[in-house]
Amino acid sequence: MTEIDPTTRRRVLDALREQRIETPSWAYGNSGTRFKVFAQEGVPRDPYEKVADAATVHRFTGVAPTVALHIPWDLVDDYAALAGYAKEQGIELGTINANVFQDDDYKLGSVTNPDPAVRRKAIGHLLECVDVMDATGSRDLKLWFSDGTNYPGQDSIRQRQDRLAEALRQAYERLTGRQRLLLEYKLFEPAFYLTDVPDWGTAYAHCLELGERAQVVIDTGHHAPGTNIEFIVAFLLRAGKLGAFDFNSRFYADDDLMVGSADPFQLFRIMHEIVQADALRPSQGIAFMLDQCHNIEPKVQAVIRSVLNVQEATAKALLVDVPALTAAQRAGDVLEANAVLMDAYNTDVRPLLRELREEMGLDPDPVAAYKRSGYLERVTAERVGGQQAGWGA
Ligand code: AOS
Ligand code: ZN
Ligand code: ZN
Repeated sequence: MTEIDPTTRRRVLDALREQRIETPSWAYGNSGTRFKVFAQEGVPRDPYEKVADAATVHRFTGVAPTVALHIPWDLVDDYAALAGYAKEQGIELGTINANVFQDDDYKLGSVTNPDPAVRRKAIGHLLECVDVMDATGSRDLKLWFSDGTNYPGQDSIRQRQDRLAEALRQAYERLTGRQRLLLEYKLFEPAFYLTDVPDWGTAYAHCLELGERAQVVIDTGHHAPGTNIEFIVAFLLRAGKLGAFDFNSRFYADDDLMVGSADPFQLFRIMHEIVQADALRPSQGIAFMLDQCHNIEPKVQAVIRSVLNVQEATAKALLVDVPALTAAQRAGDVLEANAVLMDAYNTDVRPLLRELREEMGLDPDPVAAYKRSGYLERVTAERVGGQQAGWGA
């Protein structure tokens, strides 16, 4: 692609202006691996300060107006008050993530635990998370279960599926209005022999059983190496069962690195499927979230970078010459079809994105503007003893 014609330019700018990317509260806290959590300066000490950081990302990017919470990492007495604070800061509270993986009781699983008392406790937490959603006005309950087994014979695979289905049903039945249940899958970890929701097929089957308001979350870091993630995207979109993304990048496992850093081409291919299915607009109901931890890099800046990476991949996907692609596909012209896609991918969209930000009244270079703003220096002076994100301790 040599030059972007004015009509395409307008169409792409309008679509990018409408795009929404949700950032995770835990990206702003200290995090690390099981080897070491590196403390950083200026890190939030409570959920309010995480909201302030998320609002800062939105202020400089213009497309990140919601922040996801993780309960109980983001425990407060009054969620309506936190939602009010978010509004004052110019953003809203988004997805509520349940946490049934950090309690001794869950050693053998949470909702799939062989002990009914532990299952009741885990289900109780899921229901509490819906109470939080009622208070915050959040639409989505996101469920990821660390449940699984380490050894063959440790527990009945089939009975664990029954227990999972029962817990999901109870959570689903608690939802009201426009609330949704989003089920996330992950190949392995922390269980190594068997995971109870290991793949999109399992998540899809459970969501199908539950009903319309149950949908699948694709975390880009949760697959075996070489998995064709865009196929999963296309399949779930066609089935009306794609609810959300947890974007991040991986080299080896669930690395939670910045989205678009390890394999920007994969991100483009995913966004291409989204654009082709006309599923980018927020009204289409797909939540584009980040699920990342910034262990060694400055956090707010890294989240800004991540939002820009998603925007860049989206801009390229929006530039695909669809009539030319369709013509080549119908003619069986393999090389031309591939060339059309690669032309879009190889376009430098940074000038277009600068233009977008100027139109939106933002600084064309959000990272530079953030660094100049003095925000990090200010919060470093104000916040002493920042909170750990809760992950990777
Ligand atoms: C865990 O691997 C999942 O990605 C979940 O989305 C989890 O809730 C999130 O990463 C926070 O730890
Ligand atoms: Zn995730
Ligand atoms: Zn993960």
